[in-house]
Amino acid sequence: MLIRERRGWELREGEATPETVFRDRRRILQSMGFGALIATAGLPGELALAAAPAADPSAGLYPAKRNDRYALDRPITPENLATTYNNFYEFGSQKTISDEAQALPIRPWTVTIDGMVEKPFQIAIDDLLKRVTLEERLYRHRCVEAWSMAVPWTGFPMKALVDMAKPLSSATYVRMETFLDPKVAPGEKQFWYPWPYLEGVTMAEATNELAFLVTGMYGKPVPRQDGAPLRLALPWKYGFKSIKSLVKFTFTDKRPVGFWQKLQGNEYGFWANVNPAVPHPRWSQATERVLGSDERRPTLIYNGYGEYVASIYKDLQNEPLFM
Ligand SMILES: Nc1nc2c(c(=O)[nH]1)N[C@H]1C(S)=C(S)[C@@H](COP(=O)(O)O)O[C@H]1N2
Ligand SMILES: [Mo]
Repeated sequence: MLIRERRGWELREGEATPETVFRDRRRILQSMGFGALIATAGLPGELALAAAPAADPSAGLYPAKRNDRYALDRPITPENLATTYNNFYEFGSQKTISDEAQALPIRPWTVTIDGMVEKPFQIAIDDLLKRVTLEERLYRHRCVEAWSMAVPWTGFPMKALVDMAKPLSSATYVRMETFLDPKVAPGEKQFWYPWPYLEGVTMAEATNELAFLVTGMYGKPVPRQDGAPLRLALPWKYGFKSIKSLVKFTFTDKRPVGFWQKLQGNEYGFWANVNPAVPHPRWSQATERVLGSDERRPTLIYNGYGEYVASIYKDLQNEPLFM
């Protein structure tokens, strides 16, 4: 593969992030029985930092008012499950990456908006948060692997970001990128994956009322493992379209090729709308395992959101809409 990745051993020591260093020191001290000391004693410099990580500056924005327009047909997934059973390949290909993901520094965090827009710009996440109105929505989430959850996300409509970006009328797609920092995300050292994680949607999808940019979950800031500080939720599509820890939105007239499509184009495509009648090449999509229960439920077309989104696709029946 023609991608040049920096290997772990090529990193200069000074580039190791303070966060990981502090975390590791805290672990060592805790394993030595100094946990209580760290928590209570006035320690100098970096050790004091380890004891009291900076509070999330956006914590006061939560919980936000729930928008009752989006109702569930099932119970909310228990928080401890939704925040410990994850797909976030930057931190490993197994589901148990929530501890590893704590190494992700989420402040400062800059979002770039560029491509076919009136004027490209960058905005710090806390400034972006000041320019939007947060609301809570209960959404179903259906992974292409045939498990599902139901989550109270907090965030704002993606349309608000599109309006802020002022795209040119020639822009037909939004291409989105996750952070790239192999120093904190060891998965990004695995050269066989096409990093950074990338996804794309059409303008009609981006401005559909369901497309939701998530900053919170369960009435609190979204945890790192679930895509802090900014991720997408596209509840009518397979979960891999809901890209995490976003740093860039590029408006373009070229259809983006997503991370999974690039990796395995015969199994994962651009549209990836949920459809129980169209099996994945290697398994059925007819039912889903509901996280936190023994239940297998029938999967619904567009994950049950057809009334909101089916019209986007009515003239596209020759496209592979369901992969
Ligand atoms: N950057 C990034 N975004 C990602 C993924 C990933 O590996 N990396 N996994 C996707 C997949 S396959 C799913 S199912 C959801 C999982 O979100 P969760 O861990 O919050 O349940 O995130 C999606 N977004
Ligand atoms: Mo997924």
